[in-house]
Amino acid sequence: MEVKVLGVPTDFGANRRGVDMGPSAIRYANLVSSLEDMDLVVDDLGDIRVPVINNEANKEEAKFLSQVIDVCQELALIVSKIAKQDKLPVILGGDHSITIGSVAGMAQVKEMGLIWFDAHGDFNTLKTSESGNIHGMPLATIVGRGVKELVECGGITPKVKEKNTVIVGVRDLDKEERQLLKESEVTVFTMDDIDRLGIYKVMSQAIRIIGSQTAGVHISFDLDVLDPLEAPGVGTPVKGGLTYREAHLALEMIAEANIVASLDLVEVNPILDQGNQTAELAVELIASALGKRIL
Ligand code: EXY
Ligand code: MN
Ligand code: MN
Ligand code: MN
Repeated sequence: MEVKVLGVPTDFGANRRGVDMGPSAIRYANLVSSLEDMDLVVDDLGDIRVPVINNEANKEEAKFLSQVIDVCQELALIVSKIAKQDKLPVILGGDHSITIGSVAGMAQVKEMGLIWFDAHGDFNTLKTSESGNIHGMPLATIVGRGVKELVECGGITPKVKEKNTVIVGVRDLDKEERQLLKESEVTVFTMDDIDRLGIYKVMSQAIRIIGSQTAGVHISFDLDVLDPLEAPGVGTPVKGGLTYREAHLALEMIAEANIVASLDLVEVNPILDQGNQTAELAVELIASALGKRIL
């Protein structure tokens, strides 16, 4: 398998708080050499062009909407080219709004499933959002709900069907977002589901739900799904997250199921990190998702 690495150094969706430095921190944690040590062929394409900010976020609409649209359109173009070459895109964020672009690119090439690891639902529309930050909206956007220009980004709407979408690790939902999610066909495994069933059962169900009905699965991994004690360097930390081993087992099981078509790692915030531990963990998790095993 040939892996194409692409950085998306933006924090527009997070209203400018520092996750734009995530790609550099992850590269600094030796991503490329770690994957090459697994005998993968790795080509680092560098970073996507990011528009310069010349305006303050305006409150009426989603914050930095035009910048997020520009980034997602450009990202969709590049990702679809990588997928058409039958290579595996590994996208480094950047805030979680970038996943609108990565999934838009993949959806141009094949019918996709989506496993979304996150403390949050990211299922707000502009109407339900309490912050106006687009990193709280990408999953709703991907399944066809929300700001028209983003829902239609990359030309495919919805980019993934709700019945082929699973969220794992949710523990912080806004009031109206919670309602939207409950009424949707998205499968949600909250942290209390994981407490009760265990990550092995949750992931077995998740893989069964989407593995068979789609041509490939996009794994979107928001580092804040882990407990902040494991991953302190994230933009929006929430207590009571996945342990180090739960995160690795989840991704090892996905790798074993041989369903990964594309992957993004988002919300690494080096400013809030202890040393570079969160970026180093991101590198380890990418390796697990691409097949690294202990023995
Ligand atoms: N639900 C809150 C909002 O919409 O602003 C918090 C969203 C955090 C999103 C991070 C990327 O996961
Ligand atoms: Mn910044
Ligand atoms: Mn997120
Ligand atoms: Mn999150």
